[in-house]
Amino acid sequence: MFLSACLVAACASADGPRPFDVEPVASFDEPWAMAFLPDGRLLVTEKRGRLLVVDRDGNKSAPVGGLPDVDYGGQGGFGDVALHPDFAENRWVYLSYAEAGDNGTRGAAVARGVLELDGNDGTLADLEVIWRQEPKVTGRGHYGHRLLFDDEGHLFISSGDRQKFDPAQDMSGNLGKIVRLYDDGSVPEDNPFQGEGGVTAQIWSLGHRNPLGIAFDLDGHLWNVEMGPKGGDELNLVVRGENYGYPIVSNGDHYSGADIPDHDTRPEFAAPAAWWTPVISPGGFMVYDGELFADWRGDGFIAGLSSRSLVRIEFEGETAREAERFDMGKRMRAVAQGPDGAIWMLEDKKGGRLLRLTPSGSGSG
Ligand SMILES: [Ca+2]
Repeated sequence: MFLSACLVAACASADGPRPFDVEPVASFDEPWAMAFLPDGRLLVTEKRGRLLVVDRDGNKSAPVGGLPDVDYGGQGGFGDVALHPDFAENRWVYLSYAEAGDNGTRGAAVARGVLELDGNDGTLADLEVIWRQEPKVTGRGHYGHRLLFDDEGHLFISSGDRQKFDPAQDMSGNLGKIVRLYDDGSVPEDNPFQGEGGVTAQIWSLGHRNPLGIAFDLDGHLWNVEMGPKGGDELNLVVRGENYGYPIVSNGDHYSGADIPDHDTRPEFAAPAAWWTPVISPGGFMVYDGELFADWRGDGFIAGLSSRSLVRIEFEGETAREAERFDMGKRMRAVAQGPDGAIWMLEDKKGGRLLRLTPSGSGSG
């Protein structure tokens, strides 16, 4: 693995002027994720367990019916939403959410259902759970649970360490991992630990903490962003079978003040391509491939929570760096590209707005 020369000072770029106009489209109760339907409307999840269909003008549907019960609280609740690559034919929508277990335990789960829309009302039919975090543990943090399909029918799920540290290195469970499945939850034959069977066979990469964003760049590289502990937020090139070292190494340290050795002390673990101290708190990630922001085609974009920002990433092969950071004034939870080429973002927390970003003065607002 490469180790970038991203020093702390070089990673923290100054806030730039915003070369885009921001149009607030709608507001929500703790929105978490969005996905665009082929007709240009969006699906938006709210953490308490609602899924809404929203049109271009911000008109919202009644809550979509047929959803699973979510365990709301702390960082948990409703999570990501993604359409199957063949959604136009099969209408499958995938959801991640925090699921209650026995004795106060919880874990992320992923379910899929067939979206039936009648005008502005919708239902998810034939709901089926295709994946669960194992084991379920106590606490309400670090579910991760972002979803990403590739072009070959694989589903990647980012699975957080549930604030339990060592499970990120435990190959008998899927916490602190990125897992790779087929669309029905079965395990592809070419997964790196397929021969181990069981939950281990799901694992694509390990040693992750709380990965809240996952995306392919235009060269086909898989990247993830994850929350570091006290310092050390990471952007990683995700490579099949690699170990990203948490909690053995991190460029941050424990919140208790206890040291975690930095990545450069243990080169056998994959080091981040870029990292941040002070942190940006990456809440979501996408790679832009549209035409509206022509200069940004191929760049990555991170929704920053504590940094209240949109962070632009430039890739060069297997390296990456922060190129620019825009102050958004609010904790930003998610970022996506619309079919119109605009950059769409969701603010975090109660009243969080859906924003549509278009180039300044482009007239496309
Ligand atoms: Ca450290």
